[in-house]
Amino acid sequence: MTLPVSADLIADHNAHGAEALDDEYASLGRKLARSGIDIEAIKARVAGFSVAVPSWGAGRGGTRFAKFPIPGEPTNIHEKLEDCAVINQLGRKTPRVSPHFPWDKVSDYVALREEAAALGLGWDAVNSNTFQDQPGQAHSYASGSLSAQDAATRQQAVDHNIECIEIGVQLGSTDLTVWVGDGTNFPGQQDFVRSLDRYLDAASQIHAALPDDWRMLLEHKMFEPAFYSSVISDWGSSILAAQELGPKAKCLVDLGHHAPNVNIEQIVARLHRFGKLGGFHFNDSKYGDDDLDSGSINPHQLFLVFNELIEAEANPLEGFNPSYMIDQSHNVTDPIESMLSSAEAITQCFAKASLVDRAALHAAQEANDTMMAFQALRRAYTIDVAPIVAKARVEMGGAIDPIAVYRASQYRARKAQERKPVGLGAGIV
Ligand SMILES: [Mn+2]
Repeated sequence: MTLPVSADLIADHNAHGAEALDDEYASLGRKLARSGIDIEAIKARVAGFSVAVPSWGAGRGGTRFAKFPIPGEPTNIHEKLEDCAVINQLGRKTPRVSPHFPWDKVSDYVALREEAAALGLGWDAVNSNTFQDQPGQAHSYASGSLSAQDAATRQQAVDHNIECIEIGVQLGSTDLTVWVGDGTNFPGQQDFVRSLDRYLDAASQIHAALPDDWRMLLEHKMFEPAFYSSVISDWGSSILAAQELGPKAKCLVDLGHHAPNVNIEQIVARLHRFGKLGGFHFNDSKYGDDDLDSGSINPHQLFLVFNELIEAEANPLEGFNPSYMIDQSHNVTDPIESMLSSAEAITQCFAKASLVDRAALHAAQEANDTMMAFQALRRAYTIDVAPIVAKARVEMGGAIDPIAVYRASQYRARKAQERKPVGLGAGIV
């Protein structure tokens, strides 16, 4: 395996920071031991945690107004894989890449799978795209895809999703994520019931094409690109559709795809209760579907989401195997740095939620002791778990400070010499 960043550079850097990290880790270990928590057990949990990165996240994102590319940005799946390998090599939390078709199309997927493996990467959920037209496409998605009025357009969208499954089988993936932009911009434009019926009929054909060990993850989104109504607009529509489609259909929660102030952690618990929690897209937001970096605006909400996930893990019901992915638009930062920072934020919230004294929490809930129930969460949230996450990362071969090593590596500057410029263009990722 040939990884993009020099192992010597990582080792030199870690040698400088090792003494401080060991000191902080030991101190935190003593603190946790006083609460009966074994820091080594928490570190082992952290080591086993991972989150996928999206192939498209390796490029700079943009808005519908503009995109501002940076030199050295990847322009194809091969270059994106290389950047994802940097993220995983330094951070050790992102060993899988989630591809998007047709953006990541190649002629040989067996070779692509081997190319990723040589970089230490596997494949996560395959993402279909029926929210934009491709050159030479027979039918336009301008008026919808899986819910389109026109049967031939719906069939084209179904066929594309089935092609994505076939590609995913070659890559070793077991999930298909389906998000459609279908919806309306005017009252009366489409009938709410009939458009959902069309979606369900088309989606059931995709569901029927799934191999036995596959899942179909339905991603809902309240608005955009449709601004009056969306066909799968909220978790209610999503779970109803998933229940109607069958056992392989699950719901995917993108943290930015809800109405403002919605209690997302409660949605997590609801979906789990009915065996329909399929996965997550992590990001953060201030106003809407902002796709800001995970934990940058509301890290407490991210912690509360993980608190529910760990409750769900302890009470697996019909199994607990959610797919975790970062889904952000890196409009003003180097995408590698953003994903390193985000993976760290996500892992820290996982670690903090793992520290919650669940017996104390449940006892307080049973006794209607509101303050002590809240304090059980607060005690875990206020612990600085950075030494645990860093120690786990270093033991797996990563860097104590991934962004510092990334900058020292001059990776982006080298790629700026090798890669062709992206050029100006449309903003949407
Ligand atoms: Mn998403």
